[in-house]
Amino acid sequence: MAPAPSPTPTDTHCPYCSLQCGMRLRPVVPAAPGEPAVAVEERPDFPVNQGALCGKGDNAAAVLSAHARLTAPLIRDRRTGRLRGATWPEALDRAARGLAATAERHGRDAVGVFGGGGLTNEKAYLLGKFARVVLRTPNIDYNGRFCMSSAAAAQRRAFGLDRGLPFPLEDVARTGCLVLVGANPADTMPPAVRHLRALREAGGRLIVVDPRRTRTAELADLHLRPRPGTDLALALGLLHLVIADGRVDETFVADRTSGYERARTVAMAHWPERVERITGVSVEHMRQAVALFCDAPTGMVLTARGGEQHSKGVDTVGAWINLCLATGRAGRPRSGYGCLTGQGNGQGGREHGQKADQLPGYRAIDDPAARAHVAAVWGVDPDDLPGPGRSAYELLDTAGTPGGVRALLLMGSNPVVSAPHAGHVTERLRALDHLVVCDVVLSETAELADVVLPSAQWAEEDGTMTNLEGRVILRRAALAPPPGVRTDLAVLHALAARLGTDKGFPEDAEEVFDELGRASAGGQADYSGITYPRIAAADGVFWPCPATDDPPDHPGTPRLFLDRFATPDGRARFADAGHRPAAEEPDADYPLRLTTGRVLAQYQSGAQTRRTAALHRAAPGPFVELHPRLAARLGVTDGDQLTVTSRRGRATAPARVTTAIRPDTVFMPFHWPGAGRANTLTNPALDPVSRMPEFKVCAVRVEKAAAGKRS
Ligand SMILES: Nc1nc2c(c(=O)[nH]1)N[C@H]1C(S)=C(S)[C@@H](COP(=O)(O)OP(=O)(O)OC[C@H]3O[C@@H](n4cnc5c(=O)[nH]c(N)nc54)[C@H](O)[C@@H]3O)O[C@H]1N2
Ligand SMILES: Nc1nc2c(c(=O)[nH]1)N[C@H]1C(S)=C(S)[C@@H](COP(=O)(O)OP(=O)(O)OC[C@H]3O[C@@H](n4cnc5c(=O)[nH]c(N)nc54)[C@H](O)[C@@H]3O)O[C@H]1N2
Ligand code: SF4
Ligand SMILES: [Mo]
Repeated sequence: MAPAPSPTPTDTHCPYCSLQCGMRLRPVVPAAPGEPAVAVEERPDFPVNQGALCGKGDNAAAVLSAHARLTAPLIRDRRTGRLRGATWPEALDRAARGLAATAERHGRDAVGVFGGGGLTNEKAYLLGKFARVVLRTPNIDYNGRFCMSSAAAAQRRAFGLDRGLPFPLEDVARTGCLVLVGANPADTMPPAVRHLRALREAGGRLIVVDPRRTRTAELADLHLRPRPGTDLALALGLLHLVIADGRVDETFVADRTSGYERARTVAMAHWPERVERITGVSVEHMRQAVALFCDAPTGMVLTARGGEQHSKGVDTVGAWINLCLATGRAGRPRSGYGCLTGQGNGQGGREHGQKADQLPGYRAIDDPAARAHVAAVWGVDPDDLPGPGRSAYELLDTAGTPGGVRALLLMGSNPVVSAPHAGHVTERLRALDHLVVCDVVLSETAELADVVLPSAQWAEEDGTMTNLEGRVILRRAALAPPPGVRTDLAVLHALAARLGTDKGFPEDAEEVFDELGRASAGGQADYSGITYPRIAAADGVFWPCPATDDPPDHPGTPRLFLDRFATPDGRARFADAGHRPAAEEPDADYPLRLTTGRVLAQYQSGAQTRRTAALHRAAPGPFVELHPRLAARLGVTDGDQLTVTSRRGRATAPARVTTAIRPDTVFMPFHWPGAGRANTLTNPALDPVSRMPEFKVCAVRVEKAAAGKRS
């Protein structure tokens, strides 16, 4: 059962992004029936945000309102074909029967699970266990595949381990030169900007790599504006200049890395003029970047989705890591490569088993020792654990087809809005025999479900999250969920019981966490030394944190790689890929590049933030950013309705004319469903290693929408 509400303020964390800003929830008398009984307040003691919150965090309590959310289960009426209210036993029976029926008819692999990086560690862990132990299907994956999977794969290749940042975020303020690649924290992680300002005040330099002049780029000493999809060439061009200028840290390369010779050969083939032609970044700007980076005593490169969401995302991140390795900006204090993970628990969500190829503790599902360890904790035969399953897009792409999944349990994602080629994905979801969605609101994906189960929210349940620094933090229940709502853990417990497994699916989050600790013990992401009281007593605990007797409490690991990298020989590995074009380049029919991303006031598919009045007012709908020169060529003025067409579909949204974007590129945020849905257009071409879709570049045609044809 959910814990009783606390009469005093509760220190907890924001429901949204990977900063997991600390906040305090103060009990209040609800403004009206159904309104939340808590108000968000500052919590200055948490070091990541030091009290600051963005508008999403400030307004987070709005979605607790009964008017915004689901308060009772829904099932699809077989007669009318519409969703209607149902009791919990009725809805759970229907959900479980559908999953079991599909497994019986089409085999266990025909039942799939789709999770989310916003789920707590406990939920992610139990969802993975549910898939492997109850459903016994290999087909579980999650929306983190759309998020930082390319950076994760590149970090594992280079360092033998991936943790978003290998150091606390505060370290950013103390480096000499910071390069932000495809990251716009001024809009996506606003409180982090204080660390960028502190960096500048301490004399550090900031380089931003982004095709758009964002609010983040405006803070920079140098802004490089590559064409979308050309960062790999840019990073290689910078390495070329580092080598040509004799600025390689030969001692570091010799002592702590492997594979340099091959990387050097590849970089030498990317001479500056060639890179200028590919990227549109001038040789002069590249030289300036190399001078800023190499003149500073220390340096960091942080990538986010702009550099990663490409069909060559892994190689691109690898090339940025190469730049760090060649200059000795890694594995040393105040230096290193990091990825700004995105979702609240994008990090922990992939460490504990909702990723198709992983078991808890960041173990590989095809490693016999890993299987044996986890199977022992779960009390099952290792041979009964399924192997690796399909990646997120592949799972959705084949849904409802012979050989694909035909029943799906979806928890914590809204792919109708957020998946690439979303029109096709919506069709696939409609083709399922059975769709069960657990959500806090009636999302566009929940609208397609056969059964919708209303979930409790962040402020109504306990649970841990692992933020972008690898810091495990604790969310605390501040109030009870509404009567018709259950926790996701309670749902998994009930479904497991109905499917014949009545042990091993506790509803109590702390109990799940303790089991997760045991399952992760000895793995890379070892949480076994972390307990709820230990997290509560500190500002979180950084993994790895093994259970040890000596010292009795392992302090956790805020900084990684200072002595050695996590590869078998302790050396970081250079990557060796050369430039290649995007999966879809502009041509006569589709002459422009479309890139996509975020705005300050909306979060992801917008399921929660579109239902928040203040945020809706701040960012009420989609738009297409385009340069005045392009606008003039198209005969378009600000606010005109535009049609954007790609090989996959057509979207309509008003023009936003701005010099902040390259004339050969247009930008759309992806937070809205309907006619302005950016993902109607995006290309599902996948990175061959990470299976990350190419959200950040596809070819489009832009036209002024014919009057009266506003679809
Ligand atoms: N307000 C808000 N904040 C959020 C979220 C949200 O939805 N809204 N989501 C959270 C999540 S899950 C994530 S993953 C993070 C994402 O955080 P970010 O990665 O910062 O966000 P994006 O807007 O997706 O992309 C960042 C930048 O990449 C640029 N870009 C586009 N194409 C390219 C390219 O080819 N190369 C380069 N170098 N840059 C390119 C875009 O212009 C954009 O400014 O934000 C988190 N925080
Ligand atoms: N074009 C384009 N598309 C993109 C991106 C891009 O940059 N461009 N970025 C991609 C990235 S980085 C990401 S992370 C994805 C994210 O896209 P989605 O996976 O759609 O993420 P959300 O919108 O956060 O969806 C989370 C859903 O879970 C619900 N929810 C929240 N908390 C809980 C909970 O505790 N339990 C349950 N059961 N439900 C909960 C919310 O109400 C919401 O409906 O979008 C991707 N799509
Ligand atoms: S930056 Fe992220 S964690 Fe912090 S308040 Fe905003 S959405 Fe919440
Ligand atoms: Mo993300």
